[in-house]
Amino acid sequence: MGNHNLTVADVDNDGKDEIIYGSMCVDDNEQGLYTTGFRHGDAIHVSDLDLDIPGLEVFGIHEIENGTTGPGVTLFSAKDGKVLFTGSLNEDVGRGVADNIDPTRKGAQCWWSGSPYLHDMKGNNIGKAPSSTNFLIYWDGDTSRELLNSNYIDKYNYGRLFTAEGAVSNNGTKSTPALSADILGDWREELILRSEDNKELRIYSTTIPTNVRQYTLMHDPQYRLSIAWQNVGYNQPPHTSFYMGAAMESAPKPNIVLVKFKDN
Ligand SMILES: [Ca+2]
Ligand SMILES: [Ca+2]
Ligand SMILES: [Ca+2]
Ligand SMILES: [Ca+2]
Repeated sequence: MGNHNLTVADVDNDGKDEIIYGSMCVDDNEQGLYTTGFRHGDAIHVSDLDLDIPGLEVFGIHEIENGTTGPGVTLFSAKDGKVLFTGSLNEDVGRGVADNIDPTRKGAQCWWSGSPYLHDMKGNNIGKAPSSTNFLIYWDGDTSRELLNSNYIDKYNYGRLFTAEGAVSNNGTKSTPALSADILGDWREELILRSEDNKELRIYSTTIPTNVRQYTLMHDPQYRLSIAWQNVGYNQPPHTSFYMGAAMESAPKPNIVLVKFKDN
C-alpha cells in the first residue's frame, strides 16, 4: 500500500464508515466522496482535532515526489475535504503528528519535521516542537497524550516517564512499536515491544494512578479499527472518534450492543 496512512472513520456521522487514504476519501457506498488533490501523503491523523469546527478533521503531511509542488502540511475537514490550514509550502515533509499533548491547552496541537515549532490547529506557533515526531500513547493520569518513541515515553514540556529497558522498536528511525493499544485494564494504552534478543513479546502497562474514569478506548469503533490498520497497514498511532485531551467532555457512551446468538 506504499507509505500512505489509511484511516477508517465515520466522517459524516451517519453510522457508516468512510475510508480516508492519502488525498482520497471513499464513501460507505464505495463511491468517491471527495479528493483533496494534494500530493504524495504519508502519516495522517483523524479525530476531532479543532474544537472550533464541528466534526472530525484530518491532519497530514506531504512529500515531494517527482518534483511535485504544494503544501507540505494540511488540515482539512474530514466530511468534505474543506481545507482549514496549510503549511511548509513546496517543502518535503516526511513526518507529522497531531493530538492534544499540552495539558495546559484545549484541543489538538500539531508538529512536523522541518518546523521547530508546536502549532495550534490554525497553524500558529505556540511553543517548541516535541523531542519526537513518531507515536503517541495515553500513559500518565491525565487525558492529554504522551509521546512514544523507540522504547521510551516522554511527556511534552516535562520529560521522560518510562523506558522499556531491554526492549526495542521496529522500522528504523520511525521507531514503531509492535503495537500500542488499549488492550488491558483501564483506558490508558499498553505498549507492546519485542525484547532485544527477539525471544519475548513484552506488554507494558502504566502503573501511574488516574482519577479519570471512562469506557475503554476499544469501546470506540474508530479507535478499535485503528488498532486493526495499525497492525496490517501503515503503522501509525490510533485515534478516537471524539476529542480526548485536556478539558475534554466525558467520553461518549458507546453505541454498541452485544449480539445474541440463537440457541439450537
Ligand atoms: Ca459515514
Ligand atoms: Ca472538529
Ligand atoms: Ca496523559
Ligand atoms: Ca489499558
